[in-house]
Amino acid sequence: MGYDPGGTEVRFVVIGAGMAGILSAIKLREAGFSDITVYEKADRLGGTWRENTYPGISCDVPSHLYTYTFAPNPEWSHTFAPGPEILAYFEAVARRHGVDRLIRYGQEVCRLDHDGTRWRVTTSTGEQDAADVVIAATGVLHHPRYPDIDGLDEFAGRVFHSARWDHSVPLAGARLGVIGTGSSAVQITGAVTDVVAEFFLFQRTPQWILPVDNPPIPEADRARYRADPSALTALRTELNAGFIQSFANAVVDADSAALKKLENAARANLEDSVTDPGLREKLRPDYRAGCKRLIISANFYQAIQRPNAHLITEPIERVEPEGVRTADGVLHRLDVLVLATGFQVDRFLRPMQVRGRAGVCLDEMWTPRPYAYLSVSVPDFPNLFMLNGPNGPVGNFSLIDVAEAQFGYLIQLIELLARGRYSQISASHHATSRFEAERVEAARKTVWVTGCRSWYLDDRGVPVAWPWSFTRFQEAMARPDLADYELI
Ligand code: N01
Repeated sequence: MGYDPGGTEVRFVVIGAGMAGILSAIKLREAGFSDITVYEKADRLGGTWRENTYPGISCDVPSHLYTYTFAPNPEWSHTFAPGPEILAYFEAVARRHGVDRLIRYGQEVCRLDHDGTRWRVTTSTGEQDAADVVIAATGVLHHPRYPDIDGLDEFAGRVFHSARWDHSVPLAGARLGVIGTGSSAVQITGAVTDVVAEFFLFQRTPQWILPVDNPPIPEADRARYRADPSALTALRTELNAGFIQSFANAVVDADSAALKKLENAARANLEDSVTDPGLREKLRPDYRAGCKRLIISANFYQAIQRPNAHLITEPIERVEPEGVRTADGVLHRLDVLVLATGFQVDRFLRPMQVRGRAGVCLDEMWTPRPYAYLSVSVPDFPNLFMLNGPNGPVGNFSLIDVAEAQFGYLIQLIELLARGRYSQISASHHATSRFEAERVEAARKTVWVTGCRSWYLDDRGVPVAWPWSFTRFQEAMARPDLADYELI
């Protein structure tokens, strides 16, 4: 693979300098392309690891697996390293590969218009650019979802979303409330209960939680990984196999033995960790483990059992200047309120205005919901390729592996453009409809539809995720089937 000097020079615009955007820039350069600009709206790279800085943040994929295959990291401090370390990793990799120099910071792409030949790119500062190929690496869990709760604006204390943590607000001695019980809230709970004076967790739905051990990785192990990179590769392979077998493939088959095992482990964790029967029942979900994204935590149950921690299960009635009032009439007085209420997961690319062939509008096409062929390409939007796009394997795999596999697929299409075989490539309408119908059908077998509310479900209750095994995903990503594309 590589850029054929006799072919056509290709100009690339990559949108977003998070994990997938950095990956794209590195891989494009490796393939011999040099005319690349990465547009980043913020003043720093790192995507979700730049945005999310709440106390206790880490990744629920083991760090040695949540690394690029081409950039193993012997220095991870823990099996599940903290967020700032992950951010530093992406910054170091971008620097080492020289792609940090390709990034234009403070430039939010707000328009993409296909002029029949190329993409016209407009940023929020009014700058114009043009590209033959646009790679959208804009992330999935990106736009915070704010709850619609009466009186939220009237709160007299400090209020912010978990993905917009305000570090100027002191926690020591504060009465802190957290709304939500997703991965973010669980990690925050584990990190702050021994810092604040009183802690209130407003739970609408309890979660199944798997226990994990997260001790520091001893220096001796790190030295071994430094000295012998093959040991690191072997570790990654082993972690990957375990992750796929015990988790990724389990959740797409609601009847699988692997899923039963996970359910038993989560149930045993609740029984073994929570001593007070009343609290235990409040924390017990009434849906199957894995229906919502399974949460792993080394310290949530301990934290919520501290004397200063209060699990509030009464529905929230309204927010008042002094705190949160629940349906039983109780006012929970607070100084700080954190909204760990998740993300708007259907906002791919948007609010960007994207107009494809003959002015077709992506926002209209994606109303009521986004879709894409294999989650990488959309009909009538030629040479606009997505990493971690709509309905991809968001819920059950490491997103780095997903992005690497998708890029390996896309570069094969890009090579066809570079060699001048075609000038415009986009999925056909027919293939996209077929894929979407198959995906919706397969989703019926997943644990995600067994009776819970979660961000995996769209407005129809259909999971917005790849509903098959990881092997099937790898097979799909191995080679594009050009019969499924409109090639000009
Ligand atoms: O968000 P969520 P998140 N009143 O959507 C509740 C990844 N991630 O930021 O369950 C009261 O999961 C809502 O309640 P309910 C990971 O993929 C990974 O925690 O809908 N409550 C729910 O409890 C994760 O899945 C890591 O009834 C309201 C919570 O808010 C994804 O990000 C760390 C409410 C939202 O949970 C999102 O996680 C963090 C209301 N009006 C995130 N509205 C790791 O790698 C919402 N809720 C570990």
